[in-house]
Amino acid sequence: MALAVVNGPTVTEFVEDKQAFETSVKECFEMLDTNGDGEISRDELCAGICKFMTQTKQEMGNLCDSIFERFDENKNGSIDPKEFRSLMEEIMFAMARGIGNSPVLMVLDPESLLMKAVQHEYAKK
Ligand SMILES: [Ca+2]
Ligand SMILES: [Ca+2]
Repeated sequence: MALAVVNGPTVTEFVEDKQAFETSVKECFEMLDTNGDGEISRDELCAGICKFMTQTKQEMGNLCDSIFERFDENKNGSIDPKEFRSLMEEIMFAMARGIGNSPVLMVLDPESLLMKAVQHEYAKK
């Protein structure tokens, strides 16, 4: 875990930098797709989501349900790379709104997307 200062614009700028965001989303996808079949099953999602999100166990269960309900667009019971990308985009924008414009000190997993957003901002300076 690492301490980092994050604000909303840090996150949105990261998502809007298509190339940086795509790369990180792809990394996340590969990390979550533990059996490597190119799709993320509900089990894989639930098992892996805590690695890049800061959620309690109960929130995670609810999150998995709502994720599948909303983002499994073709309802085949798994998340493909395209579905995953819109999912991550939505999560990141939601976090950006939640954080707001004032810098917030957060404890982040070095592997998390938020941490990548912070590194992305530092890399620009
Ligand atoms: Ca899989
Ligand atoms: Ca699907």
